[in-house]
This record gives sequence, structure tokens and C-alpha cells, in this order.
Amino acid sequence: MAVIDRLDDDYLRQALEHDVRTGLTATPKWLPPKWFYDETGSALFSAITHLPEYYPTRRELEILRRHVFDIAARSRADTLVELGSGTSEKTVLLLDALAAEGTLRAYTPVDVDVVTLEAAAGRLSVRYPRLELRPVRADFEAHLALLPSLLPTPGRRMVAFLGGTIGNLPPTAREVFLKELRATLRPGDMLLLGTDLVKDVARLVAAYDDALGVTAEFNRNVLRVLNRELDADFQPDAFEHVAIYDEDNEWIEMRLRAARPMRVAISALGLAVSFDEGEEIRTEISAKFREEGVAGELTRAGFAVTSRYTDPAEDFALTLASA
Ligand code: AVJ
Repeated sequence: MAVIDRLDDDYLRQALEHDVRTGLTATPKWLPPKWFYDETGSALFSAITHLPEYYPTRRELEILRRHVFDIAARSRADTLVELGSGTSEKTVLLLDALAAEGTLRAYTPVDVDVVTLEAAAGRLSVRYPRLELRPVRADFEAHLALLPSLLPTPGRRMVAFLGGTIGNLPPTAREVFLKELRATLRPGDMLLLGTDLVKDVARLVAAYDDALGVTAEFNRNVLRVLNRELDADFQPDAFEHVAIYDEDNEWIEMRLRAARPMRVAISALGLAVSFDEGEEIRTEISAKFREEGVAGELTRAGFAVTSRYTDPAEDFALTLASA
């Protein structure tokens, strides 16, 4: 399976170097969440989705199982584009429903990881022998503008952006992302957006601070990525996992807190970073949404909300919107 590769050989490397230099020389320090996901990080995230405390993945699947035929009937898409494709369990539900609707022709998963793309494409080509598979290796945030050229099919597209990943973008980046996405679509194309919802603070915090400590390891994994990729000498165990809910911004923040004062060398950048005892690096925000908020953001970006699907507890929502 040929993967259309939109990433220059050193694009990811330069992006990592830029992000680490910018984030770790800032006050307060921060790192973008995209660097969690090396092979270990992806495996840890997959383990998180099975934890009793981490409800979003199960809820989203539950909602999809129940409403996927309605979604397919309303979209009548012939091309499914999935941003940050990852696991194919949700994809299979959507593809089956679009196939039953009789409109399905092509599937384009978009991910930065070639291994993920090839594995997904391999499995799907067995299940759907006549499906046109066009996996694209790209950073969906940075390369959105390239999407139209990768979607030569003349018909209707549905872009699926699931898992609540949009909540990992800060509000301004979210606005830019949605506007750029809207600009790449044509009238009649659809967006299927997964968003985690505002709820009881104890449940939110538990979802990001599980009893087994899997999320803590996932969080610390970003330091291991920096050690390997940038020849840094972080001691991951010297950082405590912190998950707090910011009530004003309605988002979860994950941080790594230095247990003692230390100095870390990031050799590939020729950079030394000092930490005071208790100093934190913000590693992720995960925004929680309200119905009006999602509708407002979509409308301001030029989408029209077609329908909204949620679970009985209103833990998670899928919103279908048209361009
Ligand atoms: C599923 C990628 C959106 O914000 O919930 C899980 C990742 N971070 N536990 C989320 C995550 C900590 C995540 N996304």
C-alpha cells in the first residue's frame, strides 16, 4: 500500500526541535501533546482507552454504534477522510454504514505515523477489497491546505475528527484549524466531530489521573521521547504526573512537576534547562465542551450543524456539520 507522503524527511525533526526549544525556554514551560505518540506512547494511549476511569473512547464508540446509520444516511459521503486515524474500530463502523448506504468509494486516513497508516490500510484492504485506499502521511494541523489535492474524487466527502482530539488544541489554534478545514471543503461535504463534554470534576480528573498510573507513564513518556530524539538527559522518574481541571477555561491540564531542583541538558539543541523544585511543564490541555460552545465554534468557522448525537449520560458528543 503506497502512502502519500506529505512530510519532508526532516519536517518532523524540525518541528520537534522548534517546539522543544520554544516550549522549554518559555515561562511557564510547555510541550505540545503531539510528541507523546511514539510507539510506546501510542501503546500507552491504547491502554488508557481501556481503563475504567477513561470513559471518552467507550462513550464515543457507543454513540457511533447507535447512530452510525443515521450519520451515513445524512452524509451520503463517497469518501471518508479521517484525521489522526489511529485505531480502526471506529473507522470500520463508519465504512460499514457508508457501504450499506451504497455511497462508499474511498477512504483516506491522515496520520503522521507511516506504521499506523500501513497497518490500518492493510487490514481494511482485506475487509473492503473494492475500496480505494489513499493513506496520507501528514500533520493534519500543519498540512490541512494540502488535503484538496489529495482528494481527487468528485463526490461528497466526510471528514471525521474523532476522540475529542480537537480539545487538545488551544482555542485560537482550534479556530484557525476549523476555518482552514472549512476552506478545504466544498458545499455538501461534512465534518463529523467528536468532543468530550463538561461534567463532574472528580470524573474528569480521574480520567486523566488513573489509579494504575498509566496516564502518568503516558505523560512522562514525552521526556523519554526527548531523551532519545534530542539526546536529552531527563530523569522521567524525577517528574510527578499532575492532572488538574481548570474550571475557568473548562479544560484538563496535564503537567509534569519537577520533584527537586535540576538542570537538564538537551544536547542536540545545545540547550540546558533549569527547573526549580515544584516547577511544572504543561504537556497537554484537553478541553471539555458544552453544546452551545461546539455549535458556536463550528458556525463561526462557516459550518452548519446538521445533527448532534450523545450518550444518555451526556458524557461525549458527536456533531455532524455540513460545509
Ligand atoms: C484522545 C487524544 C484527545 O485529551 O483525552 C488521554 C489523549 N491524554 N489521556 C485526551 C489523552 C491523556 C486525549 N485524546
